[in-house]
Amino acid sequence: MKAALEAIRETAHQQLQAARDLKELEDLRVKFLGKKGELTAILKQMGSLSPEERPVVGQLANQIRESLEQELAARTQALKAAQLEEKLRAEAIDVTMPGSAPAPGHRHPLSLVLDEIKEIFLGMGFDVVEGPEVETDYYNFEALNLPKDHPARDTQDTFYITDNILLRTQTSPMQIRTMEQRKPPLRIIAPGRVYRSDAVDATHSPVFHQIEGLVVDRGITMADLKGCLEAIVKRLYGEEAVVRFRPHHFPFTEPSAEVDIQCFGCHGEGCRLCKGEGWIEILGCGMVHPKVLSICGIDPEEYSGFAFGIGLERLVMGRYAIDDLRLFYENDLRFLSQF
Ligand code: 2U9
Repeated sequence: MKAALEAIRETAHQQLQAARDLKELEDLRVKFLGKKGELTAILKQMGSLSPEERPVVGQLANQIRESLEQELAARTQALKAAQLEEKLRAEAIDVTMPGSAPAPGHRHPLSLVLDEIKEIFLGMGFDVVEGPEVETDYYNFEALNLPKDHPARDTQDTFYITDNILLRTQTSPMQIRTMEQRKPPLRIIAPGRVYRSDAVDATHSPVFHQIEGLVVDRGITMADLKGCLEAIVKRLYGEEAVVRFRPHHFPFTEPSAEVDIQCFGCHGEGCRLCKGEGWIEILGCGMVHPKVLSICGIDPEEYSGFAFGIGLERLVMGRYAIDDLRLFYENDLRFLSQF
């Protein structure tokens, strides 16, 4: 029996040392030390021993059990440590590796120029107002002296959502809303996206951007309009810019004008850039129609005002010599990364 116990000690020791993972160790524990294990099987036969032999064999069996348990614990620890070591090695991060630099973004040219324009107006005491792109017929047309069936409505092909709800064709609704809410003196610009049912080509898009402005106070005259707009054009195009005001007609302003800048390509001689005109149209303006003031609850006998509208895309195209408006909306990085 002693020999059998020694044999178990030896095989168990060899197999414990050879075990490669925790599962194998557990299997060995069951095989040698478990309830139905080899050591237990031997102990069960102790009854057949003489009373003198029993304590000697019993002691040996306990010794073997204890030493196997210790060896098992030591092997378990060693294997766990090896496993952790392997895991750490596999997951190691080399902090000295160069990182992948994210490509820096670029401001969109429309945003760049719009921000510059906002700064100019803020410096002149204007507020920036913004509002909904989905508007009512009232704010987009009626209140701007464009009653239903007015022929000028046809010049702005409108996206209607219902009979009375539409995508704004101009940012003017924001000037109406501001006049309803605030008392003069008023100095505001209303920049934003507008919509017209136009086919897309190099100079037209159903979505584009306007910057409209409005000044209302006592004693505002055409001279204020000219002085203010001339100052702004010179800030945008340079002090040497030559500007002319040309009579025009808008339903919401009276009198109305369009502002041209002398072509920088030919200084008024006529070239390809200005299509032989010598001048390039840059904005529309006029004295706010007395009817529009009245509709907004401002007495036209006491107050007067001027308003203007600038198409942002056209202005940016002139600034950077961009010849196709579609480039603004295609998100082509080869285009955008130039700004
Ligand atoms: C109120 C009263 C008057 C805004 C104005 C223009 C002239 C104009 C165009 C510029 C290029 C539209 O984007 S564009 O095609 N706009 O010529 N806009 S006066 O007049 C107003 C606005 C609001 C209450």
